[in-house]
Amino acid sequence: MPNHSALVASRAVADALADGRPVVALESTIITHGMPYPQNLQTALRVEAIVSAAGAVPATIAVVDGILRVGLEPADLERLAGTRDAMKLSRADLAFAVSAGRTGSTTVAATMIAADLAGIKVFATGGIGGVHRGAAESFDVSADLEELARTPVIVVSAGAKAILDLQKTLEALETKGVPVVGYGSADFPAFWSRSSGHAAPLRLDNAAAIAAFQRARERLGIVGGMLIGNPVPAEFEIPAAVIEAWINAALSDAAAAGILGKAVTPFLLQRIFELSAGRSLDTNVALVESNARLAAAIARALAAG
Ligand code: PSU
Ligand code: MN
Repeated sequence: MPNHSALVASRAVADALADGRPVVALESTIITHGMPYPQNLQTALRVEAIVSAAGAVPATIAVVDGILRVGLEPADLERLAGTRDAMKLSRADLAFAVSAGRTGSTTVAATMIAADLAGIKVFATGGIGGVHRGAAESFDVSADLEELARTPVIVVSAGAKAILDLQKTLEALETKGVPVVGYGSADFPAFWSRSSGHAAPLRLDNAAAIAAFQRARERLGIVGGMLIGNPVPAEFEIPAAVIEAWINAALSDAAAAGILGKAVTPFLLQRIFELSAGRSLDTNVALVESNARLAAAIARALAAG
């Protein structure tokens, strides 16, 4: 049962959910911590337009002045995109922001929690967090993985970000019982590149098949989310060898600067943006747009169900 008292849905989102029409959740950490201004705002607005054009209602999620909002207005997006001190919220601190009246963006984990509360079953992002390189020493494993294990939302991504240890990320997902599905691909994608060099454990080629898979899990009483890996469109891909050099440089900069915890992923994305002279951002925008399109198709297939 959706827990409406915990959140405030926009009129468009509330109406769509009440009518059983397709809705796609969108995260906001990509806006506050994933992309520079003004590209973050332009992308957020464009992704919403793509979801609408594809026949679903977009629901960007964030905590604004202590209110968990599901579905933001353009003015809210503008404010969030220009804010420098927004918190980056995950399972551990989503409720903190609510109780303390703070403003914060939601990561994949926190967006899944809010989407599930609202009754939204599909969510489009860029790339999920995962097991960081060197995790055996640092213990840095994103809370996104645990959330996928417990919260029943389909997360459409371009894989996990290549700054991570993707083999260990796949192992962790397998242990937690999270299905990882390559969309139209036998390979697990690596965010900026179409293949990570690792096989996707499962493969499906259309939205209806993904919807049917999640319905079958529900019937079997298997709780939890599903990760869809949708490779970035080929014309925007950065070859693995090219991006790897920038990733390695960014990782050594992060180590030298002593970056830890929540700051790691935003720092690396920003450094790779600088090192690539903006090319990494063009790819990031293209893959988020592509994921939004696929998520809308899955939401439509679920609603038609
Ligand atoms: N995808 C992007 N850019 C981002 C993120 C994902 O294209 O900034 C964010 C997501 O919100 C994801 C978070 O949940 O990075 C992971 O952060 P961490 O590694 O600290 O868990
Ligand atoms: Mn982390």
